[in-house]
Amino acid sequence: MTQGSDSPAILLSSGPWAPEAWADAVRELEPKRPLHVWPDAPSDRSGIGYVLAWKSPQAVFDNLANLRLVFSLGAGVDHLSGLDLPDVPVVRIVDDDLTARMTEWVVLQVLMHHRRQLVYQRQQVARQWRALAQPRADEVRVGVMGLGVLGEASARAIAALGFDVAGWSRTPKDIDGIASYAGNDNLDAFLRRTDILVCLLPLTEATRGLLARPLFARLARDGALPGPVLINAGRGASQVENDVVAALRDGTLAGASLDVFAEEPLPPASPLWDAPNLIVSPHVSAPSSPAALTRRIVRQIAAYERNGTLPDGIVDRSAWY
Ligand code: NDP
Ligand code: OXD
Repeated sequence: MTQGSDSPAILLSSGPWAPEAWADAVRELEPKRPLHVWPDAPSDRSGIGYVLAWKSPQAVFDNLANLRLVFSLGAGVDHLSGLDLPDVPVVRIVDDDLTARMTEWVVLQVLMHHRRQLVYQRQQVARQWRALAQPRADEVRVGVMGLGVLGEASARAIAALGFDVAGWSRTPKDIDGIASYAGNDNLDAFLRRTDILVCLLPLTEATRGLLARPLFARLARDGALPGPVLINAGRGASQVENDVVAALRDGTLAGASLDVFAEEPLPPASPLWDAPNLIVSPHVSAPSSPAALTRRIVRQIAAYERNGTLPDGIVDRSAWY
């Protein structure tokens, strides 16, 4: 895989993430390929063939006459969608490591709410010994919004535990044991049969602000749990945070787990910190691992240079996910 110093260079721009681990991983795998770490880019950028980016400024993508591929360092590409990018394929992360991490987090959150763990934690603090009614998994309906790479894996894992699982996506799916609802015309039917709503949607103009009070009000209220639950690990801007707080306070939502927020880090003054029955995690459901993901990217570059093979995870630049 090792290339010569005249190979197209990599420009790494990891935004708020520390670049060292990414740069070290690239150097270890490709010691001879030139690597520039933003903002240390050369004034003549004609040697740059690949950009590896996360939440980066427009300037990273300017004057790249010989750019071949742009790699997002995460699965989401909303951080790129507003930029003026050269007309080259944009590749997002599709990787077993990331998928396994997300699946773990989603299963954990579904079970936390299903098994009433927040109540038991409160009881433990109060030294109370009180068993709550516990429905079977197959009496609880989980609805997964976004049945892509992460949504499908999570839906399958939840279904394997016995839950009654459906998914909602733009286009219909045929996944064994998982009912498929597609498009806005079927959103209402999907919500009405959902007790625990899991959101693994990308952030696009269609999904911005979707998780709001009118949608929460359409969730099932005749289920085996005390009320509907929201779990979101997609993007924070898909949720209206004041609506989540109000819905948790007035019982429209019985519980929630959020891993993503409109503003990250979640500001200390956010009312979400004090909202009842809410589990907050700091955008850690599926962190990008520099070692695992760089190995994948370097392999993809090698295949592209060998015979023009395009990587998995090419982004549809009209839909931006
Ligand atoms: P995919 O592109 O594989 O899947 C996206 C899914 O969302 C698809 O099923 C797609 O439908 C569906 N979708 C998109 N727009 C709409 C819409 N308007 N209405 C209904 N369905 C829609 O993405 P991934 O599964 O790989 O990742 C999903 C998101 O998870 C990422 O974009 C990112 O925001 C987030 N993420 C969060 C992480 C974290 O640590 N919290 C880590 C990694 C990712 P269709 O299949 O029909 O196209
Ligand atoms: C991602 C993320 O999109 O970490 O991969 O949020």
